[in-house]
Amino acid sequence: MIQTISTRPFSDQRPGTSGLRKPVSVFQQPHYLENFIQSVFDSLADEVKGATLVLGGDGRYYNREAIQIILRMAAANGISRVVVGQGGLFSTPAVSAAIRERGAAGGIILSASHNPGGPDGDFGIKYNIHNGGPAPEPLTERIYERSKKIDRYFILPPTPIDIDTQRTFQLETMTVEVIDPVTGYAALMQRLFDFDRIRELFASGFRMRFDAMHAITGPYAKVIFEKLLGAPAGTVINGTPLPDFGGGHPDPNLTYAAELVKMLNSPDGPDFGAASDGDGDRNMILGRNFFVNPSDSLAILAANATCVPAYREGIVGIARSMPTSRAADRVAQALGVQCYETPTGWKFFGNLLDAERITLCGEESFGTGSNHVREKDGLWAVLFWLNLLAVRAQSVENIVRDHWHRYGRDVYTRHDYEGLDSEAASALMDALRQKLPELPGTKHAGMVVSAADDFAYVDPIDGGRTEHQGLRILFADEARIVYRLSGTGTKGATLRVYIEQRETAPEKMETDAQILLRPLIETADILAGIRERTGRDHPDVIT
Ligand code: VG1
Ligand code: CO
Repeated sequence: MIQTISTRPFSDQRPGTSGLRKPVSVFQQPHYLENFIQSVFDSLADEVKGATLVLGGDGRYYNREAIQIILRMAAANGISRVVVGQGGLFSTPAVSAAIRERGAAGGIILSASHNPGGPDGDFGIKYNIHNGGPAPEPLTERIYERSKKIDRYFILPPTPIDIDTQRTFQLETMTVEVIDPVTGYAALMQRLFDFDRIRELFASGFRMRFDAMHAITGPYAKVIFEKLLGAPAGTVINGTPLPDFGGGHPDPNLTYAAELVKMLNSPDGPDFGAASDGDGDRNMILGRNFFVNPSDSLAILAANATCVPAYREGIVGIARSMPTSRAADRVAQALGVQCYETPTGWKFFGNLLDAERITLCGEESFGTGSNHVREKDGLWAVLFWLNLLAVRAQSVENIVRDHWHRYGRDVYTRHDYEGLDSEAASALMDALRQKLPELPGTKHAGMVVSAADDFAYVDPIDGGRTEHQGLRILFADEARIVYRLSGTGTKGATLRVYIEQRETAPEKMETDAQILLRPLIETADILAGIRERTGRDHPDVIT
């Protein structure tokens, strides 16, 4: 009983940094979700017909409705099996793992990641391919092109489908398998890390708080930390996924995870704190009164990889997104392995991982991961840190400070200006782009500009070229300012300014990044005319 429904294209279905992300009200328009899903199926026709797909989301508002529609469409499009997380829940890294484990053709993840949820919040769809990773650029382009021409989609008539009971059943010719979304992922983590050692750490009185921010990692974290690793009940806070994330912003940073930060800064606070985002792919790592910059975190995990069973033999290479600090490059150099610099977004790591050029990769935006899946993985990073803390028996702060003393410190900050007028933000970027050729040789904050460009990337595996990935101003002495417009925001434009400077003087290792970087922060404002063009005199989020 397949229905063919006539439709007309929407013009705004171009996927951004991480899938198609829009306000819920946009997704609720008749045919909007259906058009995009059909565009995905049409773009992949031969790959998905008769194949298995994995399906789930972060539990945000509209997740359940979307799952029902997608199941009816998958059946009507000749998919042979869909593996769906119970209750429609699945974290992004767990979907990636499930695709790989099942040999599925791909997966559909329903999430707007760190964007707020609820009827007035955002919704999103990501399509992941057979390697478990985000659709690469050429495929997202194909899907977008298809969405501009679509005139029909296939679907079964409305019928309620039970996704809350673990069982396998038929939907016309398609098999639906409702599974526990945690079990397979938890088993994978047990294969990668030394759970006995981490269990001993908790048994010795080590105290941790993990903030799931009312998003998807709650159920995973409770099983992994409180059940398998024996951490006391209450270790996981905000552990029940809510459709509106409790009204919060499920973004693990110093601004939006303020509750956790406060706990770690209190006199009798825990030894270790961590948080993840809406869909479970990000991580924030905190020690007592101490914040670990995500760029440093990547470098530290790389430098200590052999402490962890999965990486005992060492790593073959590292990749980081361009705006991520060069801390990882120092480690790669010391290890004698390559460090690749990619555009922002996890899709650019897939080829390097598949070709075994790299083992670890990460972004400054609280994303870290490895070859175990093809997404960044929040809980994986937390477990890596726990494994490290158990082996090295040092505090988080001491591990980071030791690292800086050994490799130097790439002092780093990111300033975000959110909800800017889109035209003003584009004008700022255009004007700065025009100015780039004049900058080399000029002096700012006591430093000479050595190069300035608009970052472009050529994929070393498939030769694909990606342009306009951020404006870079490089100074002699290894300082740098980078400007980018966000590709995940849904309200106006978000300007991200990334500022870093290398310090090797031991006395500078103790000073706060905002203080050390003040002259360069001021330079970043002047060169781009941020205050003048946006009317803002301070950023909304400082990392
Ligand atoms: C942001 C981050 C980027 C990350 C992306 C998706 O993109 O900067 O590093 O890959 O979010 O993360 P943008 O274009 O807004 O800067 V997530 O957790 O949404 O999957
Ligand atoms: Co995310």
